Amino acid sequence: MKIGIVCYPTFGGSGVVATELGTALAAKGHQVHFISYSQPVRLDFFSGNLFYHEVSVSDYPLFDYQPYELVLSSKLVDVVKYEKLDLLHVHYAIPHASAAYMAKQILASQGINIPFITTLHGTDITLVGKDPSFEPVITFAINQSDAVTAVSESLKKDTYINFPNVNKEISVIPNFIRLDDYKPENQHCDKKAYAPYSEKLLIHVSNFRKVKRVEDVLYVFDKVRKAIPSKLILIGDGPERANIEKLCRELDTCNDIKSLGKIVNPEQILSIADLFLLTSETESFGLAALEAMASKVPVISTNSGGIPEVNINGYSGYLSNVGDVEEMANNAIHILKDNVTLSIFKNNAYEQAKKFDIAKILPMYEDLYARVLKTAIY
Ligand code: GMT
Repeated sequence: MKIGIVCYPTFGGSGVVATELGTALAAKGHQVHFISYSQPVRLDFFSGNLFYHEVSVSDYPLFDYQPYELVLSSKLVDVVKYEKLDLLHVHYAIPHASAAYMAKQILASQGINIPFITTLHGTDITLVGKDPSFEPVITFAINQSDAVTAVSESLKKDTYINFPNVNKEISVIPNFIRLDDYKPENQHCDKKAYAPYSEKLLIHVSNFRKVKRVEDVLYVFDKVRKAIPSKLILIGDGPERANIEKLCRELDTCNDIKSLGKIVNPEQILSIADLFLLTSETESFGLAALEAMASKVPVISTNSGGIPEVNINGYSGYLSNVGDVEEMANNAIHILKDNVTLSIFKNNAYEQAKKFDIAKILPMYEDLYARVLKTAIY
């Protein structure tokens, strides 16, 4: 199959999922064309089956806001036509689904049929998408998609609640990891560099947006380190960075926290961690938590959105209400208090991660593609 994948190229989960999916499809012999405004961060190798097409928006003094969606639509028309694609798979509804719809209509006027699949990832539905100014366009683009997927049951439910006029069947295809990437023999990070006195190592990975409630990570850590010698590693960057630095000074925890910024492949650092903290207000899935579990790292998380579909309370970690830092800290201390308990949770986390191995999820996307190609109506 010749597949066009549209995604955000940044560190966000949707871009990571799209890139890993495309790479795996290419490895299975499909031809995959990535279309984005810059090279996706995880697209760090090329094979004969992988292609990248850049969408470049030119600056013009008249534009206060550059018309990215239109340029993307034009690029899609061009790539579909000249690369003879069979289908488009767009990740994140805004503005990718409506751009794909526009491209599909333009191509139809030229006698070319192209179905498009929209994968909903989370904030396109739960935060940004909820903004009433987007509602009619998102509803229309979802309804016009040839197929729609959501990364969790929770996100599927939220879509129907937040967009009551959506009448399209949504299939749930969960996010995935490539378990092979997490094999211990491939990891070379030295724990002593971060925990020189065998302290326990806690870790948080996110894009430091408000929705992640990174301040709660610090409150939890502050309580844990008072009970158990521990260190915290922060991975990622984003708008809350300055507030977090301020809070770490107020709590006087800075000496025990190391910020490593944006890391393309977090599995190296995850391999030396003992516990992952995910304190988000809402999370459609929580790919970062799954990546931690694939590294045998148990997860202390909130119970919001799709997280309970990934992290199992009392098995791979614990879940608490949003903001309940007291309970999260107590649960963290329970897991870390002795090595026997920690090792049970570590193994459970890995067992849970196995359910989301790409070998199980990829066929779901391939089946969907085949179904869409058979049934698309033009
Ligand atoms: O908000 C983010 O963390 C980025 C965002 C994205 O789309 O890039 O992540 C969403 O999609 C991920 C991949 O499907 C999910 O694992 C995240 O849970 C989801 N984020 C939220 O719902 C807040």
